[in-house]
Amino acid sequence: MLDVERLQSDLPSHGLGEPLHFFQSIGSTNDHAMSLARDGAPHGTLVVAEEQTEGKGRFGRKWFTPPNSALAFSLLLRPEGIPIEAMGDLTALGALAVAEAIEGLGIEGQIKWPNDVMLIGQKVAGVLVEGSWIGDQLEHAILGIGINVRPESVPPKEEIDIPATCIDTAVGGRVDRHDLMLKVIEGAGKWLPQLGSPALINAWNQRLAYRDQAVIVKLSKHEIVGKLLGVGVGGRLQLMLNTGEIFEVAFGDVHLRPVDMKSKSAKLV
Ligand code: BT5
Repeated sequence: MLDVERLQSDLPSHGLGEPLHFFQSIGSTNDHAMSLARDGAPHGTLVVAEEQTEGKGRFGRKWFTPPNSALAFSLLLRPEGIPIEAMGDLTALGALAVAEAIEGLGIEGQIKWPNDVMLIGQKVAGVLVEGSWIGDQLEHAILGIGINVRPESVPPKEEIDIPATCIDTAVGGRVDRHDLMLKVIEGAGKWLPQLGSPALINAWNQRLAYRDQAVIVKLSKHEIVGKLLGVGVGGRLQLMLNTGEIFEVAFGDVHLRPVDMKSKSAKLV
């Protein structure tokens, strides 16, 4: 069980994590943070739950958070004047904070564009950013992070579309969920003032999964095969097509998979 008093005494970090709203079970920490935001809750508000019954992925997908085995939390951010283009960077900021926290445990995490954190090709964490806008200005954003920590947090294979793992399995031990969450929040706070900066894009690129490899990007109506060059300004994914042309993919509902180079036709692996 997470120790709420311990969390309260160690937070805020870089202005994030206070006030803390803790739930043994909740529908979705993102939904709760969004409703707190509408009621005027301050920047840095943190919603943590030991279990989510309606945990959300992107585009209406589900995120599984069984009790006492994962980390599921949402931060309410009220950044001044963040342009719409920086929304993609906010997702990266979350994934980067998770990847760096994992590195602190001696294991190497990779970021699968745009929002997955992977360990040896298996998904260990996901990030969901939801925003509320007034015109083209961001009023508030909810940065939701889900991390599989114990083996019980890993969903059954038939429930998920890419293989999943958890931190304990990768580390070969039992990590302290409290310390891990603090590290992620600290990392998010550290990167927040650098949203949209070349430093953030560089750190993202250094951990980018499938870099320099052939990938398939499934867009809503068609697929594109190309070499993944990296992430550019605005968090756009850059691919080199076999014509030599550079193709940029903006943030959206995109499925990214490596190409199995051994097969003649492009095949999802
Ligand atoms: C994500 O979406 O990966 C974003 C997940 C964000 C979860 C956090 S938890 C705290 C906060 N509150 C919420 O309600 N949500 C956020 P997406 O890229 O769309 O991936 C969703 C897909 O990941 C699903 O369709 C499954 O295939 C797979 N999946 C679901 N639960 C998983 C888990 N625990 N581990 C690995 N894969 C999972």
